[in-house]
Amino acid sequence: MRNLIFILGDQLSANVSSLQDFDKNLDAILMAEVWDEAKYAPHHQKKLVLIFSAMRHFKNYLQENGYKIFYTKLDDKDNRGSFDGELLKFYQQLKPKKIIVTEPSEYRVLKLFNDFQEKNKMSLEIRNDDRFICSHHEFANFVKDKKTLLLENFYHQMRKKTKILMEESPKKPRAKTATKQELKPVGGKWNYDKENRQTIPVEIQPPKILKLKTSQITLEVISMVKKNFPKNFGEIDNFNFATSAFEANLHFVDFLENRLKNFGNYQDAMRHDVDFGFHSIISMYINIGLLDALTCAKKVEEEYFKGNCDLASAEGFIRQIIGWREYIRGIYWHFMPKYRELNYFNHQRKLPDFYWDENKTKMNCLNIAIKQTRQNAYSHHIQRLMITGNFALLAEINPDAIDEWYLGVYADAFEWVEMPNTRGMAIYADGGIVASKPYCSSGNYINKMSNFCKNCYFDVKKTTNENSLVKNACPFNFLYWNFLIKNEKLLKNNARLFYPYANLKRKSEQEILAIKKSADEFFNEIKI
Ligand code: FAD
Ligand code: DLZ
Ligand code: SF4
Repeated sequence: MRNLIFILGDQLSANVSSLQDFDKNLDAILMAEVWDEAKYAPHHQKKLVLIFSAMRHFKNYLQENGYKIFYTKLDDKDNRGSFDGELLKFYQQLKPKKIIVTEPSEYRVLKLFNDFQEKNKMSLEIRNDDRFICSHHEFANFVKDKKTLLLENFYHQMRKKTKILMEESPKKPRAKTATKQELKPVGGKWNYDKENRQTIPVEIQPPKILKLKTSQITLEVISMVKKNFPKNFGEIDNFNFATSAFEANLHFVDFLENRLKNFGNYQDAMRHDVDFGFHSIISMYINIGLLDALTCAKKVEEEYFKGNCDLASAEGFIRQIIGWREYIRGIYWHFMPKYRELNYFNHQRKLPDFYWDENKTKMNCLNIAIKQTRQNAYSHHIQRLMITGNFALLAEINPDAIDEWYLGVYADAFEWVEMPNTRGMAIYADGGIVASKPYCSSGNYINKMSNFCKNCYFDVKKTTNENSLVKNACPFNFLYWNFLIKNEKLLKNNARLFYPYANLKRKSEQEILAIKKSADEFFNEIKI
């Protein structure tokens, strides 16, 4: 045998770089379901079904298309339980001249392959993952000489590179040579974020997500997961994720036809009876290779040019894909392995039990966000950032515990994308690499963007529990001020926090004491 290609569970695409020069007469593929990957994070049951079922569907697709493939199932008797164990077993059995793998998306797995090669002295080629638009080298150049790594600057670079939503404009006449063309953003503005902040009115019910028939493979995987991971977090019933590239494309088309036109308006909105809103619900498919990120961005651009959505919706979506997604990946690889140690505020509290069981909290916003997460292995960006993330920041939870939760509970969670979003964007544990200020907010923001507060035990208008018989002040309120008070030294010079600190200055000594007391009592009550 010439080459043995090892394909990982998040590389499920026939265009992946490791397959690019595949010779059906000389080469073979290896895929392996392994216990180490199933257990390194507390994966949601639906996430496990998605990965294993998508791996099995991809194996069938490759076989049907004439690729020779070796596949280890999780409960195969001779499964060695790890990537290196399975790779060594097949290497010894098949004796290929070379092993080829596309660069793993996570640092720990790249290290595993490097250690494996070192130990076994074999020929192992690790290829760039060209599913991403920005290479490591290009990102390093972006970082060079910059004090702050603003997403906006990076995003402009990606727009120019991909030419998405860019148009030619005659250069302003300078001297006598006015013929040169330059690219400018369609519509004249780069970013329409300010138009993306409406709540969803009660009379508008977002369309249901496309329902596809569950395949026999998925039914078998559901039984396997039920049997082997009965205690893992999450509901397994009503599994409705796509498990092949074909199905993922149907889901994406469903988004283009039924939700894209409202994506922009309601991107940040939350409502108790709305699980998916007008979001695309495709992150899990892009992350595991069933959809291609750049193709999705271009399809949305096409919809805009066909007049099927407004510019704010198209630009908002495209910014998430070619801007945020690429930026987050760049941050991860540039700052790992140090990134996973960062804990700017030195927060050390444990994650409250209610993150694993929403019934243990009376805070309606957290109850709803965690319930939806448990049911769907999904919640949208603002819930992750401003509800579960914001609370974790204000409640001083240790970043490792927060990472563990986010890495487990979402179907799209892989460390490269989960960690900078969590440690960087949501809890500012990186001290400002990703975000220019902590995304901390009081209950006021949640009340503005959702209908959660109306039916909550807590009173969003109350700041502390001082002098009240019922201790029902919204915890987001006193925790927010408590956070600003405690971290004044670290944050007060941040220009973007000028107004919060100016407001804090106006609070009396007595109010400050009441805030601290309410926060301490709350921490005691939830035992963290
Ligand atoms: P849409 O809202 O429809 O957006 C379109 C696409 O843009 C997404 O599918 C995704 O591919 C991309 N995107 C949008 N925002 C981001 C972002 N900040 N980073 C990377 N890609 C982005 N995303 C993950 O894919 N995996 C994670 O583990 C993950 N963890 C997160 C943790 C926290 C604390 C926060 C605040 C965000 C996290 N995100 C993560 C980013 C974002 O929340 C999800 O990508 C998004 O909610 C997925 O839903 P969607 O496909 O409906 O996205
Ligand atoms: C998430 C996951 C799980 C649960 N199981 C497997 C598996 O058994 N085999 C596999 O190849 N991949 C799995 N994955 C995805 C990997 O964790 C992912 O490919 C690596 O984290 C990439 O670095
Ligand atoms: Fe959440 Fe506070 Fe509103 Fe209750 S009152 S839903 S705890 S923000």
